[in-house]
Amino acid sequence: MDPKKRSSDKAAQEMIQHMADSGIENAWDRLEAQQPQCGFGNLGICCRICSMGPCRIDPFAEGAQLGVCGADADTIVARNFLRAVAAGVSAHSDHGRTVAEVFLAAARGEAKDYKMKDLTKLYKLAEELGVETKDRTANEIGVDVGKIALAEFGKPEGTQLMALRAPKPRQAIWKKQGVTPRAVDREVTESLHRSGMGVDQDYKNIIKHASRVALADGWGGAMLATELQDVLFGTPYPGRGEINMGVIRDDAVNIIVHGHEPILSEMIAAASMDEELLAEAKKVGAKGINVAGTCCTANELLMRHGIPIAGNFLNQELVIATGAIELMAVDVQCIMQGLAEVAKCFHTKLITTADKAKIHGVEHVSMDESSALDTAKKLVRTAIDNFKNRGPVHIPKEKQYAVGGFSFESIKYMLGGRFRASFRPLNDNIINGRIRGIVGVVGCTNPKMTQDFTHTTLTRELIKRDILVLTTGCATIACGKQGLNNPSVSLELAGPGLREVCETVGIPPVLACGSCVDNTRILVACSEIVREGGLGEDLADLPIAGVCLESIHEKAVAIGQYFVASGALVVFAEDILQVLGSKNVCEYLFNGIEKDLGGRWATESDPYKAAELIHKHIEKKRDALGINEEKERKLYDMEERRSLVV
Ligand code: XCC
Ligand code: SF4
Repeated sequence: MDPKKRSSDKAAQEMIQHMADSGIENAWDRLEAQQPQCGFGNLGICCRICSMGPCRIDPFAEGAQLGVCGADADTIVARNFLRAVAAGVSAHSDHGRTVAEVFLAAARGEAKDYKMKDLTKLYKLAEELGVETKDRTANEIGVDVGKIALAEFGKPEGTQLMALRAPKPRQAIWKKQGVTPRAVDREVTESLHRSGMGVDQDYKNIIKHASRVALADGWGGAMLATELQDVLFGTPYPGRGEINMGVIRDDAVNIIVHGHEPILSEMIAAASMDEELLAEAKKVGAKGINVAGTCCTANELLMRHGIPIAGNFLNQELVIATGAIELMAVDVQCIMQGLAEVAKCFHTKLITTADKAKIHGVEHVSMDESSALDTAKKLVRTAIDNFKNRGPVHIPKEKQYAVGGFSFESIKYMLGGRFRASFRPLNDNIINGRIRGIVGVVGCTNPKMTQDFTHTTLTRELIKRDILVLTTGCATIACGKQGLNNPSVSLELAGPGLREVCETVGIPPVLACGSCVDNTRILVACSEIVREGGLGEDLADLPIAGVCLESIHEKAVAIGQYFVASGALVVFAEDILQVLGSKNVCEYLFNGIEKDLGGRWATESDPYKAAELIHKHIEKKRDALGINEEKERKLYDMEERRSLVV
């Protein structure tokens, strides 16, 4: 066990060692116990969707090449891929639906603790959705917007309204290919139907539906989640926060919110500022109530309130092992069951709050929107009461400043100012070559890889090449932990062109755009870049790419597929995609699909090679746009770059 192999984050290394010394298991240990993992599964060639199986295809062509029903490797791999995408879509979109329900309840006055905060965004959304705004109250408008949004998940006919935000030529491609997304529920249901035994057995047709269901997420469920959260909790604007386990305080009551839906974390954040509760915390000898987040809910809180982030996916168990956490409240997605065992070793109270996500043996407090703040206060009080039970603590010092809060609106505002908010300066700087292109670095952390290493190395390599990086999800936190969201650290690492633009505008070269549902902010931004003009007619013309070299969840595959279906190059680490067991599926995903949809997949696990691959792709797109200058491009090293700066 070498902590440095397990994580590139110093605080995590310290806690991994500490857990090993204390004899407490974590995900890395459990991964070791799982070795060797199933090679068939890794290649995507095992099928257990009917009870004639489970079947598996021999990858060396010596054993069985067909399942009992006759399905070949292409069908099996494609079906598994579609099921992964559909599962990912269902996660984001169920999150989106919950937000829509709370939004509607808030507008109706049935969820008294939630109030619409960003009315400007409400009016814009209303206009977009054709809701009358004249002489109506915000709540009346909100009710109509909420109803329309909620219907998007299950409406019996028509296609996703958010898809109308895409450039017209993109919409035409979707129409021609027959992948314009209908209701989210319908696309997910159809995915399960088509991938069941004896239904769709043409791998290209199966992957086509993977595009359609993924688009229902990116230009549907997840986009609505972001939009409605912004209206309800406020659209993020840049602000400073702190990231890493050093944000845990030894003198305060520490509460960790972990999961995805800001419905819970917003209320706990509010409750932690309650005067009465603060007084109670003082009474038990604490100097305050410290709320910090892990995983995507952490991104939501940092983006909107500057609330600190304790870590990303693989930090969740480590955080508890500090012994300083009075309470961890979790909702949905990416919650390891292993938390329950770790929490048992300390005084930490682990509490589940979403009725659809309980853990056996763990206390459950149901979070109901009609009494959300009261429930949150109850949780905070539980944490305060638990402070006295704290034993010895071990808190790493490591933390970094980070600037978060780069929503679509705030980027537009930063670039152009309130009165002429516009993407023009960005387009101009891409055209003149100071910025070569834009890349979304997204994804999770995974114990199979050295935590955070690929995200951060790749990000450094990209900004060095004058490529603007937008991050979401746990990749954001990875970058944040290593200072990349801190302009004073990351500007030094950026190429001269990118650096100049970022300094002029006052933004870091790595923009933290939020949680995983907020990948849709990137889609909206790219559509705006097309609309602004000078960089082609369609998303597929843009010098952009998406990349995810470390991830765990099916959600990441769904995100990848909606970026591909939106016209982008998407690079994943090989192991994550689990499609290598079919040559035909690979050939289609890595090449053929580009003819149909303009985007394609690529696999590369090495961050340096991935940066090279992406850079080449971006330059190719620039060539095609005719915006590449004649003079030879040059990669500056540190010394040369310093000499450029006066
Ligand atoms: Fe989960 Fe969202 Fe992945 Fe992190 S990035 S491990 S999905 S928390 Ni979304
Ligand atoms: Fe086997 Fe076919 Fe059933 Fe899959 S669907 S388990 S390949 S028989």
